[in-house]
Amino acid sequence: MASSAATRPKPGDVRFAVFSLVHDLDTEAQQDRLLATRSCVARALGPLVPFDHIIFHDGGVPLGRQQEVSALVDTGLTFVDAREYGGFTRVPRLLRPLDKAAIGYRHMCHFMAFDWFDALSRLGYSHAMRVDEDVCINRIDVEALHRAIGDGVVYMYGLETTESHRETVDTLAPWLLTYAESRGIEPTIPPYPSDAMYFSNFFFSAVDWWREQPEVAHFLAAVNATQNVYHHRWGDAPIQTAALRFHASPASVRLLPVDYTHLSTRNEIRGGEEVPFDPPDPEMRRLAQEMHRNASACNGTNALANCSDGGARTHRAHQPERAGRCGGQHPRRADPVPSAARRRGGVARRHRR
Ligand SMILES: Nc1nc2c(ncn2[C@@H]2O[C@H](COP(=O)(O)OP(=O)(O)O)[C@@H](O)[C@H]2O)c(=O)[nH]1
Ligand SMILES: [Mg+2]
Repeated sequence: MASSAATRPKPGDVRFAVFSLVHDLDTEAQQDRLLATRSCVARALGPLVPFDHIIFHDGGVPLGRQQEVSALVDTGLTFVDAREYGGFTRVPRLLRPLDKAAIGYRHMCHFMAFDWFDALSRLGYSHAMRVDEDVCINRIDVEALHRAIGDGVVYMYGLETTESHRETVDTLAPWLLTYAESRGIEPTIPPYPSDAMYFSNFFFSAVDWWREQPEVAHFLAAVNATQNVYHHRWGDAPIQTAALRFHASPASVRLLPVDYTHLSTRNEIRGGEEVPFDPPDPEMRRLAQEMHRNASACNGTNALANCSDGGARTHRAHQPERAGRCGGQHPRRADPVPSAARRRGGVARRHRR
């Protein structure tokens, strides 16, 4: 069932994108975060790993803002409207009312489960690394990355964690069992179902595995058809994990030695383990404090209610609060140059690739 050979690039075939999805970049905090985390990835990968920064958005980033922000990064950023690739468009008839932020979160999960690989493949990329706009890579084993590409690896993750979104645990596992039974699937990476999942705010993957393996495409289409990303808020991480555990060969899924900071749920990942949150990068520390303050400031508002529903809280350890949802409540900035970039004289530019 599994095939890693099919995804092995021919020499010279590798086109590598580091991608992220952003809100409207309307606020200083959002822009600072994106610039700082793009700096982290460029610094960590270094000059010997050529890649393009692809920034998906939902139509909310006007061209002028794209140009302003892109100009602050040495290599530039390529903004891509996710709606052109099936993202952020259709909301099914909902079983219960959801507010805008909760729907936005589900659109994000939908895009990151079903659409990202098609978009990147059509844009001409063979390999991609998802690095969310709130993820700072502090260290990455570039040699392991090179080896993986050479070996035709399908997927590399930074952390295996635990799904703790109750509704997903209760509804996805039975669905997966029924699906596997109806298709006669023996998971290639057992045990499955299980509430262990790859933490998908960071991963590296061969793009075409997701669209060209018929069994994978069938599985993703079947999950999508349930519309349970919207009804039950099934996240992209457990869906992606299930696809891999059902259909990827064990040798083609590897841990990538990487240390990173994830802001929205305050996670510190070191070499495949989660450790107490303590960002080594000073700019990440500042942004984390700002998000923390902001979350406290909007405590009790709708924004915080969205946090528990929109609910990125899909895993257990080290996440005392949900800070990210209130980010959109920063006042609109008048000065187009993000403060962090001003302070650092254009931090992104310093880390030339
Ligand atoms: N355009 C858009 N992007 C979103 C939305 N919700 C989340 N994202 C993006 O999806 C990624 C994950 O979102 P985040 O809030 O960090 O979720 P968490 O990591 O699960 O806590 C980030 O890169 C966000 O910018 C949304 O409603 N609209
Ligand atoms: Mg996040």
